[in-house]
Amino acid sequence: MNTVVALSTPRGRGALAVIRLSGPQAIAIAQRLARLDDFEPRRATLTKLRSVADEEVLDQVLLTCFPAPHSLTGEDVVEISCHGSPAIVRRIVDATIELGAVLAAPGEFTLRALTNGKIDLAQAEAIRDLIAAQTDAAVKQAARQLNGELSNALDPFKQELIEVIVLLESALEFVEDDLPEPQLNQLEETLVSVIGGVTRLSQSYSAGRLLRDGARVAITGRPNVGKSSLFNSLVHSERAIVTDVPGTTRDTLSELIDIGGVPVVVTDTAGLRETSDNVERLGVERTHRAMGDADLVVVVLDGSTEVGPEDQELLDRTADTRRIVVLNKSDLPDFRSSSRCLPAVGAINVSARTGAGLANLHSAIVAKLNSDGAEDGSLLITNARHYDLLRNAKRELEVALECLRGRHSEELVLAPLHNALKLLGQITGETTTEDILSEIFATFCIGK
Ligand SMILES: Nc1nc2c(ncn2[C@@H]2O[C@H](COP(=O)(O)OP(=O)(O)OP(=O)(O)O)[C@@H](O)[C@H]2O)c(=O)[nH]1
Ligand SMILES: [Mg+2]
Repeated sequence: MNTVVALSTPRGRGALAVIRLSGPQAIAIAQRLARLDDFEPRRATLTKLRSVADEEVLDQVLLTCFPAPHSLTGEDVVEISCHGSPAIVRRIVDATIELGAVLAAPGEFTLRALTNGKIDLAQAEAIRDLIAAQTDAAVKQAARQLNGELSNALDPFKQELIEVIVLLESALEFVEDDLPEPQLNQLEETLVSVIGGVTRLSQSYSAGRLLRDGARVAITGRPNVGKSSLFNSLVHSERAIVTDVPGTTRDTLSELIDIGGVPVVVTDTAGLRETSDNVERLGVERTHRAMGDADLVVVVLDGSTEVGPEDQELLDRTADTRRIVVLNKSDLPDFRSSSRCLPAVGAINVSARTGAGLANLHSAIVAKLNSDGAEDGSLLITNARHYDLLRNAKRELEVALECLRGRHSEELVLAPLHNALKLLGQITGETTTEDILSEIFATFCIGK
């Protein structure tokens, strides 16, 4: 096994940078650079690093050794906190390479931790998600998975499946001993309960995916209804130009915000209308594209004017999409609330100017995005790979249950059960091939 090195903090200038070494040579390399014979394990040592060729000081650093196996990767690990200059980092990394270290591949530290049994695959993926998390809620979910909650949630299912498999296998072995009817009923019940558990877990993906990847929300409507004003209120900044001239917004404009823990990219768009203005027409085309890409469309109407044919057309066109209808300008005396002018639509009354009703809009956005989501505080599936595996496992389990109910031969029940167990094992990495591993780790950043 070689010794790898990488910068573990972001590239660029900062007060500090952390360089990590892992592998059998890690401590020897650190000793050579620091000209020290030994380091106290897990204690920071203030020392100067010098280049090997001459005595030139590379930097004064804090160096911490974590001898195997009590380290992040399970190998000897050295962490060097140096001054955060790209030039210093380069010099130190080069010096370790001169002494035999090689640059780490993306996710290599985590991969080594996995190989040495320090974490399972779901936890390795949680590390990546934790680093990529954009909101508090996403951090919490990733941290739960890093704690092994997903693996813990799967364990009882796997245990129950193994028990069912053992019983069926033994019946298969002793041909005369068909399993008695009550026992077969018991096995059916167990399978039904495992299928229920796997289904619940896989259904949490729609909420989990939103937490991890975020949602796209497009604000649309005819010109001058207050889309840009609403956009500015949502993003808490005067990001978009607001005027009383219809057709002010030409280009789409997007900002990332946190709504109820969900990272949401909100997009302000050009008002929808027929126009001969070339620039505006291009803007309207972009509006249509943004609407097509959105997970949720917010249709804004001006509640101080009549619902016009353009509004009606937009309402009709979005009737089958995930949408929220908003009646804006509730502060104006002419405002007619949604219960009066759009009772069937269930629109939300807001005023982008005074902020009235915006809290309702926030809740409505979260509720719509989460419409098939899980209860608060539960463990969520956030990873498409896990979701796929759970769904496939569920399918296999259903086949097994059907065969069992039809009292088919044990072999027919066992084959899908073994498949299901294998699929569940792939989530935590017990039964994962090299190819899958390298695909997963290619999505990590270097130094992790
Ligand atoms: N009284 C009142 N006026 C508002 C409200 N929201 C927007 N306006 C006004 O309505 C006008 C149009 O607002 P914008 O936010 O530019 O409207 P828009 O939908 O983005 O318009 P386009 O970009 O032209 O499509 C401006 O004069 C705003 O000040 C509101 O809640 N109350
Ligand atoms: Mg606008």
